[in-house]
Parts: sequence; structure tokens; C-alpha cells
Amino acid sequence: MLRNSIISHVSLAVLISYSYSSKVDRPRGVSLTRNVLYDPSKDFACFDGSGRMPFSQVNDDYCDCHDGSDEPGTSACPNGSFHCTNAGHRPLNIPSSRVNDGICDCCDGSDEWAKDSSCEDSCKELWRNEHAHLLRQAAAASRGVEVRKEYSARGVQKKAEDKERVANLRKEIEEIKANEESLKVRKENAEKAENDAKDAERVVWTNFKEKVQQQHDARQAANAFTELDTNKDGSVSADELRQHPELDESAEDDEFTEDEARDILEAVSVEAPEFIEVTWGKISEKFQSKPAAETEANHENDEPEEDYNEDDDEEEDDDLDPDMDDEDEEDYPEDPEDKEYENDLDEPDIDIPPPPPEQVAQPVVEEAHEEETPQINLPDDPVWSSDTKFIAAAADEARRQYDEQQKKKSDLERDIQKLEKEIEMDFGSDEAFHELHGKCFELDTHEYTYKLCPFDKTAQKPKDGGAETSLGRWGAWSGRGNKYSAMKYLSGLKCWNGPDRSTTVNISCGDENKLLSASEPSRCEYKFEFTTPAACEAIEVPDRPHDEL
Ligand SMILES: [Ca+2]
Ligand SMILES: [Ca+2]
Ligand SMILES: [Ca+2]
Ligand SMILES: [Ca+2]
Repeated sequence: MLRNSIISHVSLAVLISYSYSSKVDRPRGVSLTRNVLYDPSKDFACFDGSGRMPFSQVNDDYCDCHDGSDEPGTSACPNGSFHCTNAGHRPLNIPSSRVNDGICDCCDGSDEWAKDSSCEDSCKELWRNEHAHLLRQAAAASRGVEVRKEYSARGVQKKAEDKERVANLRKEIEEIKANEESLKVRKENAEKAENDAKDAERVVWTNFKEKVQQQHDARQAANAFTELDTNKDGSVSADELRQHPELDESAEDDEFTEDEARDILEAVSVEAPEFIEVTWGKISEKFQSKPAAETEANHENDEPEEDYNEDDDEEEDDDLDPDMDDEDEEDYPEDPEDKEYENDLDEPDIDIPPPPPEQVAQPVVEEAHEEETPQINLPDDPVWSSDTKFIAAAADEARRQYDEQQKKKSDLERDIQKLEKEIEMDFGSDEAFHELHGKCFELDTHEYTYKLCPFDKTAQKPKDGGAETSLGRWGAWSGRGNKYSAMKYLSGLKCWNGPDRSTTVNISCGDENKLLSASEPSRCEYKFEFTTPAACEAIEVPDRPHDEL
């Protein structure tokens, strides 16, 4: 713009600028605080020192200073700033470019001074609206403050109760500890008595089993002897032994020779006692009983289990088992409940004891092969006597009492830990946030349900089902200035190829506890907006605006 073409316009502008303000005369677009820098009686110096000029060049619509300070009221400088006084509302600084651009930017219309603008002074109206809004806010806040007081009272009480509970739980633990040693000693003594009683019975049982086994082995040997002695002359000869080629110790020659058979017998033939004592030990593992049909006139093997009860075995039995006398048998169950067992043992010809009552379902005798002598399979432990049962029951009871106390103690310790964690939690200066502890608040969006469980976690769950995704575990208060204005939740589910999910929850005052919004402003970092009465503080609403006039 050429200077000479706007001279008259500028004079008018300067004139207008000085007639504008009713209370303090100052150049157009200058704030009260800066007015001192514009002294019409002196030359004007640019704020940035880029020039000095007669005061008439201020607001002459020509930009003289680099910082635009000589044109506070026009749009001549691109980087200038225009101050709206906005009497009745709030002062405002706008960029110079908005001066006389045809749009009302200041509520007092002062930015559109050049033309007959249609800008009306709306400052008072604006203030009325704003004031009404502030009053509503203040009313909500004061309702919130009332609720907050209730929260606070409950929070303070809860904390006191928690502390008292911890003290009581500690007392309980002390009582348990005082009792602990005696329960432990009682348990250990009872267990020792139990072990001693059982060990003693096991010794007897083991001996008994050994004898049964020996008898069983001898029975097998006797049967084998009977089977091998095909001509029934009372001895097994080499020829008879050769009928069992599986006994050939050097099978490479495909022949079980007489010499080889004699080597095993260590004689031409052996009679029963020697066979049972010596020979059987050498061949028992290899010996295969032949089906009855193949052995001549030997029908005893037809029903091997009955062998045990046949009378003609008695003499042999006694020879084979000299130790299996009545004394041993009498060691066996004195328990009247075990009558059946006892009666069986009293029968002299019983070689294999019947299973103890508890074991009846289990097979005691297995037949590996149809014709083979049955295998013996007795349980590891005997059926305990009634005395031992009584001692074992006492040990069970002592153990139960001790374990019960131990469990109670660890339960109490866990409760104390939980309470102490809660007591140490920062629920705000007045404990009002305690109200939110243990509660969860949800927000449904199109795709997800978001969840905030204050002091615990944040999460996201797809609405079409599917697992909940952790967006973070309680971390700390994180508000700037007022730390209770934001919460941080950290270490949520790790993002694929990224960081752990985390959530910042902005807390503001509201009538109710409500999760207002949830977003993900940057990848895996979520932002929740939450309102709660616990964050409410009284708002003072000024009667009139803080204007500068
Ligand atoms: Ca100028
Ligand atoms: Ca404007
Ligand atoms: Ca013979
Ligand atoms: Ca051979």
C-alpha cells in the first residue's frame, strides 16, 4: 500500500483509535498493560529494536517494525497481534490478519472497525451464557463435593477398620504360633508311633511273604519234578530231562545230548530232594511245563490250583516248609474284623493266604500260562491290626490338626498382606477414591467394551465375544499439577512387535462415576476419560468477568 494514498485514511484511523476507549485512551488494538509503551508525545520504538519513528507511524496501516509492534490496530503487519478489550467479557488477542477481514472475532466487534460492520457487541450476552454455564458447573461440582464428603467419610472409616482387622489377624496368628510347637510335637510323636507300629507289622508280613514265596517255589519244583519223572521211578534221569530241549544250555548244536543233561543234573539221575534243592535252581527259569496231554499219565497238572489242597502233598509240604509253623501263623491278624483271614490261616493246608479283605478286588494269583503254577502276588503292606489302625488314626488326627493350623496361619498371613496393601494405597488426601476400589466401570463402543477397575486394571473386550485384553495393571497417580487428575495403568498385554499396552485415565469431577470415553491416541497407548464425585472441588463463580477495565 502506498503511503500517500492512505494518508487521509490513516488520520481518520488515528482519530478513531483515540476516540474508541471510553475509560483509557490508547491506540487501537493495544492492551492496557502495553499502553505505557505507546506514548503519543514521544517517538515510537519498535519492541524488537528494529526501528524508531515518529508516533504518527503507529497504526498508519504501514508495517514499519519487523515484529509488527507499530501496527497493533491494523492488518498491515503479518506477524502482528490485535487486542480486543471485550468489555463485559474477557480480553482476547487475535492475529492482525483478522482485523477488518469481515468476520467478527472480538465479541465487542472492535476488530472490524474500518467498515460499517454488522458486528454487534455480544460480550455481555456471551458473559451471561458463560456465567450460566459456570453456575451450572459449580452446582454440579458442589453436588459432587457433597458425594465426595460421603466417599471420604467411608474411605477414612474403611482404612481405620482395615488397620483394626490387621491388628486382630496378627493376634490370631500369635495364638496359632503359641500352639504351633505343641501341635507339631504331638504330630511328630504320633507319626513316630505310627511308623514304629507299621514297621513292626511289616517285618512280620515280609517274613510271611517270604515263606509263602519259598513254599510257592518249592511247589513249582515239586510239580516240575513230577512232570519230568515220566516213568515215575522217583528220580529224574538225563533221558527224562532231555525231553525238555529248552533246558539245553548250549543250544548251538541243535541237540540236547545226554552229557549235557547229566551236566545239569550233576549225576545220572536225581531224586526229589536233590532236584528241589539243587537242580531246580538251575533250570527253573528255562523250564516250560508241557501240556498235560503230552506228559504221560500226569493228570495232576490239569488243575494246578487244587494241588495245594491235596492231602498227599502234606508230607512234602512239611519237608519243604519247616518254618511255616503255627507260631508264625499266630503272628497274623488279631483283629476280630479279620476273622475270615485268621480262620483261613488256621487251616494247615493253606499255602497261599487269602487276600486281605481290602484287597479282595485285586487278583492275588495270576496265571501266566494255563499249565504253569500260579504266580504269587501279595500286597506290600499287610492289613493293619486294630492297634495299629488305632495308632494310625491318632496320627492322622494329629496331622490333620497340625495341617489345619498351618493352613489357617497362611490364610491369615495372606489376608494381612492384602489388607496392608490396601492400607498403603493412596486414595487421595481425604481417602475419597477408596470408594472406587474394588469396583469396575464399563463403556460400550461399537466394537469393544472398555473396562476400568480403579487401582486394579484396565481392559478391552471385543463385543462379538472373545477374550479380554489387558490394557494395563494399576501403576500410579500421574496427573500433572494435581496428581489425582490422572491414573496410569502399565504392563498390559504386549503388542505384537510393540510395547506393552498401557492406559492413562484422566479423572475429572462429575455427578457420577462414569467412564466417558476410551481411545487409542497412539499405538498401544490408551486414553480413558473418567468422571467421579471423588474428584470434585468447589468452583467459585465470579459475579462479573475479569475484564481489564
Ligand atoms: Ca506503521
Ligand atoms: Ca475479524
Ligand atoms: Ca524217572
Ligand atoms: Ca546241546
